[in-house]
Amino acid sequence: MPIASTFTRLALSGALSLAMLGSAQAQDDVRIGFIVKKPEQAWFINEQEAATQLGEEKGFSVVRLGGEDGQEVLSAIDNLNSQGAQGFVICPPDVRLGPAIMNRANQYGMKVVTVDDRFVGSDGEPMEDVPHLGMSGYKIGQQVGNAIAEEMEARGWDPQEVAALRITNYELPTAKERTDGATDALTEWGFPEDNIFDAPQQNTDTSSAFSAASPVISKRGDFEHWIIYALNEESVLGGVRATEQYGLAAEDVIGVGINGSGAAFAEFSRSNPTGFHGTVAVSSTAHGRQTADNLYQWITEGEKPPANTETSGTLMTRDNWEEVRADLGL
Ligand code: FCA
Repeated sequence: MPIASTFTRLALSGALSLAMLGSAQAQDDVRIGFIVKKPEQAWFINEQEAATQLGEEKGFSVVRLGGEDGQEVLSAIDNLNSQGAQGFVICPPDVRLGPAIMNRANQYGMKVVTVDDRFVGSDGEPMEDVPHLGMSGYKIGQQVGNAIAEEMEARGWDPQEVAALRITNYELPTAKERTDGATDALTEWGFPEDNIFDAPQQNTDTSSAFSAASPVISKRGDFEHWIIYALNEESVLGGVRATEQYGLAAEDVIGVGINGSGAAFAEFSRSNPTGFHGTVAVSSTAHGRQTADNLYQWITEGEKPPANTETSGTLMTRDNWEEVRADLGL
C-alpha cells in the first residue's frame, strides 16, 4: 500500500475519531449517580441497569453505587462529586436520612431525585421539595389483600381458622402503606382482625423477615393455614421459608408479595409450587428509566420533575408470570 494513501487514511480516521470524541465528550458531560439501599437485590439491580441503558441511549453516564447506611451514602455522594456528577437518583437506606443527604448534595450543587422510598423531613412529613417516584403503596397493598382473599376462597378455607403473618416495617412509610392496604382489603372481605399477627422486621430483606416470622409461627402452632404479606416479595419469601422450616406444607400457605423481580421468578421456576402464591409486579425497569430521565431533563433543560409520581402493579402468579414479566419489560 502506498505510503501516501496510508497516511491519508490515518489522517482521515484520526479526524473522524476526533469528531466522534468531540460529540462523545459533550454527551459525557452529563453524569449522574444511582444509589440504592440494597445493591444485591434483583429489584435494585434492575433499576440501576435500566437507568444505565437509558444513559447509553441518550448519551449520559450513570455511576451505580450502593448505600446501605448513612455513612456509605455520604461517601457515595463525595465520590460522585469527585467524578463530576451533577446529581443522583437515590433509594435511601433510611428515609430519615433525607435532611442529611440533601445537605451534602446542596453543598456540591447536586440535584436529587428519590426512587421507591421517599425522604422524610425532621417534622416527620415527606420532603415535598425532592422529586419522588414510587409505587402507590396503599393500592398495591389492596391488590395483595384481594389476591390472598381470592386464593383462600379458591381453596375453600374458613377465614376464622386461618392465621395471617403480617411482616411489618413501620419505620418505612411505603411499607406501612402497603401492609395497611392489604390488611384493609382482607378485613373488608371478612378476615378476622384477631387472626392477624405482626412480625416486625428490621430490614427489608429475606433474612430479616425469616427471623421476624419464625417465633410468630411457632407461637401460633394451633393454626394449620397461614397467609403471609409484607412490603415486598423478598420479605414474604422469608415468611414462606419460616413456614417450611416449621413443617407446614405448600398447600397450607398463601404468601403474596410485591415487586416482581428475580426473587419471584426463581420461586415460580421451581418445579414444585411453594407457599409463595404470587406477587404484585411493578416495573423496576420503568422506575429506573423514568427517574434517571427525570433527573437528566432537570440537569440539561432545567425542568424540575413532578413532586410525586405513583406507579401501579399487576398480579403475577405461577400461571402468568412469564407473560406479565414480558409486558412490564422485566
Ligand atoms: C422498597 C422495598 C423494595 C421495593 C421498593 C419499590 O424500597 O424495600 O423491595 O419494593 O420499595
